[in-house]
Amino acid sequence: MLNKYLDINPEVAEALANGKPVVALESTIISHGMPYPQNVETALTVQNIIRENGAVPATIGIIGGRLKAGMTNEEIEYFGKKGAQIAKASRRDLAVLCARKEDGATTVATTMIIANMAGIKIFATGGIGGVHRGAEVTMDISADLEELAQTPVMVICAGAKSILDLGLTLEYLETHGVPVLGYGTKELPAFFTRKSGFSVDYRMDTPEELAAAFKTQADMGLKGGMLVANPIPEEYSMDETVINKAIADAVEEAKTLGITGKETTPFLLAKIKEITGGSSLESNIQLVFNNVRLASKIAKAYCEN
Ligand code: PSU
Ligand code: MN
Repeated sequence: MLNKYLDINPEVAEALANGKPVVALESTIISHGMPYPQNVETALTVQNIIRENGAVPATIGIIGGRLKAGMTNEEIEYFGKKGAQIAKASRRDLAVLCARKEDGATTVATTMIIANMAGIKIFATGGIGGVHRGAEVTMDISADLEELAQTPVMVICAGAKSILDLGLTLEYLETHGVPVLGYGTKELPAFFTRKSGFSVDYRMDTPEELAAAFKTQADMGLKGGMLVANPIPEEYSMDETVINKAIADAVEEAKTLGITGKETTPFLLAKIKEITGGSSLESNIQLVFNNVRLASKIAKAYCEN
C-alpha cells in the first residue's frame, strides 16, 4: 500500500492497475450540498452514469479515519443520511480527522488530495469553492483554489456560483497558474446559468483536447491541476434574474446572521434552495450528471492518449 491511511476499493484498484479510466467524486456535495434522499439518489445515479460511459467511479470520503478512494453504496447512504453531522473536511481537517479516526465529507480540495494519492487524474463535481464576495475584508478564499494550484488533478465543474466573486476567483487562479478551460464556450458559466460575463482562458471543444492539455501539463512536471468549466445544459439552466436575486438575498442574510468560516458555503447553498423552492436543486442535480458524462469521456481519452 502506497499510503497507510488510504483504502482503494478493489474495483478502483483494478481499473488503475490496468490503465482503465477512473473518475473521482467528492462527498461534501452528498453530506452538505444536497438534502436527503436526493443526495444519495444523485450520488448513486452519478456512479451509474460513469459506468455507462465506460469509466469506474471513485466516490471519495473519510470513514473512521480511513481515506476511502471508492466508497460503497452503503457508505454513501450513511453519508447522505447523516448529512451535516459528518464533518466537512478541507485540507486543514484531513490529518486531525484521520488521527482521531473520525468521518469526513471531502471538499474539492481534499478529494483532489486523496484522488492524487490513489493515482486518479480526473474528478467531477458540481461547483468549486472560490473567492467569496467581500474577501478583500474577510479573506474568505476557499482552500479549493490553493489545491488547484498545487495538486495535479483535473476538476470538471459547472463554473462557480455567483455566491462567489467570480472576477476575483479568476484572478486568483491566474496568479497561481491554474488554467481555466471552457468546454464548448469562451464564457465562464456561473453554475445555474450558462453565462457570467467573465471569460475562461481557453475554449476547448472535445474531451480529447482537454485530456491532451492536462497530459502535457503533467508530462512537463508542472505542478497543479486544471479547471474545466462545463456549462449547465440549456434546458436546465435557471432564469438569471430569479437566481441572482436569490443569491443576493442569501449573501445578505449570511452577513446579517454573522455566518463565517466553513459554514458560509453550506449556509448559502441551503438558503438559495429554500428561496428558489427546490427548482435550483433539480438544476444542480442535472449539471452534476452533465459533468460526470464529460469527465468519463476525458478520463477515457486520457487513458488512450
Ligand atoms: N459549491 C457548490 N456546491 C458545493 C460546494 C461548493 O456549488 O457542494 C462544496 C464543495 O465541496 C466545495 C466546498 O469544495 O463546498 C467549498 O467550501 P469552502 O468554500 O468552505 O472551501
Ligand atoms: Mn471559506
